[in-house]
Amino acid sequence: MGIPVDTIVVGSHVWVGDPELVWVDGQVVNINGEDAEILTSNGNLIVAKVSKIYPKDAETFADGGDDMTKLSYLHEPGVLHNLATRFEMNEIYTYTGNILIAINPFQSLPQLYDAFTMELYKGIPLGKLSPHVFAIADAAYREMMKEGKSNSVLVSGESGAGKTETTKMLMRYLAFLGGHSAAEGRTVEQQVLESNPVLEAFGNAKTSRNNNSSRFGKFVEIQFDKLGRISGAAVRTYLLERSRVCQISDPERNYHCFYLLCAAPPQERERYKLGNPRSFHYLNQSNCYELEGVSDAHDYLTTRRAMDIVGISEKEQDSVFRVVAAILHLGNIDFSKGEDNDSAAVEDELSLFHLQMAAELLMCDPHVLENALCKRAMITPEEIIERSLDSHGARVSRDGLAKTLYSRLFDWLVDKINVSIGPDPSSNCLIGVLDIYGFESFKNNSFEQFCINFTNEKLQQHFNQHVFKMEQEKYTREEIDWSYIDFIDNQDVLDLIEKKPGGIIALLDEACMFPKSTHETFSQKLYQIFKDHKRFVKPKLARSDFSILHYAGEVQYKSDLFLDKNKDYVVPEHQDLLSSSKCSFVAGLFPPLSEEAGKNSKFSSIGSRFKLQLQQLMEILNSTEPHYIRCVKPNNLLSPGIFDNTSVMQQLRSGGVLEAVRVKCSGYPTYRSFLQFLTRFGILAPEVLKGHCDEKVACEKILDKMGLTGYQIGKTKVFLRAGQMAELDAWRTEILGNSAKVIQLKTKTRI
Ligand code: AD9
Ligand code: MG
Repeated sequence: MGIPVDTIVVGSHVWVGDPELVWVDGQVVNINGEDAEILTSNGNLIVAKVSKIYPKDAETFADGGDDMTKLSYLHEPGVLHNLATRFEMNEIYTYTGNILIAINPFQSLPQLYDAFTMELYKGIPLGKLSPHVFAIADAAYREMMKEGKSNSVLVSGESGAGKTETTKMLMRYLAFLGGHSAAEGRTVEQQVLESNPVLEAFGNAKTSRNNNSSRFGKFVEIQFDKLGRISGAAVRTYLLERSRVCQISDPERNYHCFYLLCAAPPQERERYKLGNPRSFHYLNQSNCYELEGVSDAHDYLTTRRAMDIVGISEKEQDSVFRVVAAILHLGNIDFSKGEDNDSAAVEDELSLFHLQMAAELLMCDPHVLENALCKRAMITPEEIIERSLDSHGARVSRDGLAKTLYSRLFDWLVDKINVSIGPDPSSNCLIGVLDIYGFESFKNNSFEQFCINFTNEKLQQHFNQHVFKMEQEKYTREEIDWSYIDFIDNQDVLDLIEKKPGGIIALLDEACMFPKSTHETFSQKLYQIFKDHKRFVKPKLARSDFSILHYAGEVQYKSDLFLDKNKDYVVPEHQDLLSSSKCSFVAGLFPPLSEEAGKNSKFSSIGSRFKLQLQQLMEILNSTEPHYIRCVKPNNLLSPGIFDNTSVMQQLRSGGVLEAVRVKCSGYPTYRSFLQFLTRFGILAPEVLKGHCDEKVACEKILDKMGLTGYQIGKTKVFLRAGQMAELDAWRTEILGNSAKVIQLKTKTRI
């Protein structure tokens, strides 16, 4: 995005780096060799290297342009300023070409989404009205109907940026376009919409970054018939966070469903022997029980209703909540030292009560449950030996059982929704909506962040290729040469992670299968194999951490839990206990393992399964016409009206928005129609305007006069290389400045 130095002159409006605001605007008052003196808009006189400042568009779009690609200068400060200006006016949506940037308003804007607005956007081409999530959904729908091709909308952004809300808006608009008449009873689109509250009740939780954070990724395929009506749907989910079921920290909460059930009507609470959430270990590790503005009692009833609509029977709902309650009771079973030192025993009467309750709810024998928690069978070639776990081991076993139960329950819900809504085998068009976790980089990053960032690398590659293709198409339409564009390919990071054999996931699987491996031996192997890899770093002083240079920045991973977390393994005692439950629902969650599967059940890799899921997702996405929505969180306080430059900038970088800008800049970032160009730059060559040549030739003459090369003249537009707009503007400023000086001079003489 380099801007030639000589485009900055005295009088230029510029952006200059600022430690607090990231960028601040000002005007150049003096230039001294490499240094420019700038009077900033907040009244400071500062000196900066000319090469470090960027020209500011002082003229057009003072009120913010609704498409960034129409800005005269497409660079970081220009993009940031435009978003901030618009956000201040409650314009939360902005295009960058056909990518929609959505800034979370953190306040309800009902008019923005009402029936009238939906009607307004119906059938209107993208860009004709203000940027809006409905416009994207409408474009996807129209494209699908016109071309007979599936479309997809990829929504991304960091936690709390508004992905899920945006996804729901998209789905609501698609249901509006492809809905059936109200007389048709429980409709597919109603079921599709109501699947959201069900999945949210079981898959969302309050975290420190979002009160309703989705703890799973989701891809919803909405199918349409030939008439454009919704005829079926399928939901795929990715990597539910399992650890939350038994471990939370203040001020977070566990999954919503636990609190909803504790707030159920009294007779139901009685049935499940539930009471105050404060009395349950899985909930009281944090001090947060209630959410501001949310009534768990009300949401319990809403969830039940949504389950009705989605097609989950009364009896099934009862079983679902029975398992939820059983998990809470399981968590309250504590252990102390047993009779001999390294064995565990149920701690006291209270623990025993909860053990009995859990067994009753799961409809299994309490003694078998106790044994499944405290004992393990060791199979030797000669015999089977029963071994006792110590109290710590028994707690780990208990938590393992809770996590397995919960994740199977969640999978059941997803399957049930899919079966109930049902795919439409005769449909050949769909619109897929992806709501998936954005890039994550914390102080401590583990296997989850590794998988999440892997996903984002995959999506980034898809995104780059698409943006690149779109640029090419635009140039082809204008019949200009596009050999200038290049883009950074992240295939090398993807190879590092997923290549088989030899990538990190493959090496992790190997480590998991080899009994003597530890996270240290695993890390040593990585250090050794990838010591010369451009994207892999062994951090100084690290003994087992490793870093990956992702497209969005470097992330350091702690490998100590990688092996454990990669193993999806149900303890045979737990499997036997639950598959023999008298409740067919519970037993159904644990189908008996086939002989073959039984043999291979020692280890199933979460990483490899996830990789496969991603591969399938990419295959679907590649067969669709994609649309992108980048959600941005304006501040970390989750408050309306605050726009934190530093944080937004970081998100634009990691969301690939700036990468898209960069791809554009490597080609011809600025283009103007012939008329627009002449109106702005005619002043540089008034003699050309006076002549009688056509617009195209006039533009060419002006550009030649200014000595510019490398630009291209298309069929209807002038395409400029990065920096050329600034250069022309600098000339213009000088001419305007000179005429201003002349006027000043004349005025002075008169006095
Ligand atoms: V996470 O990765 O699942 O933790 P999301 O999904 O990106 O995250 P979410 O959609 O849940 O964020 O939005 C967070 C909160 O911001 C919502 O609960 C709303 O309170 C708020 N929000 C988001 N988008 C809008 C909007 N368009 N209008 C009003 C919004 N409020
Ligand atoms: Mg979400």
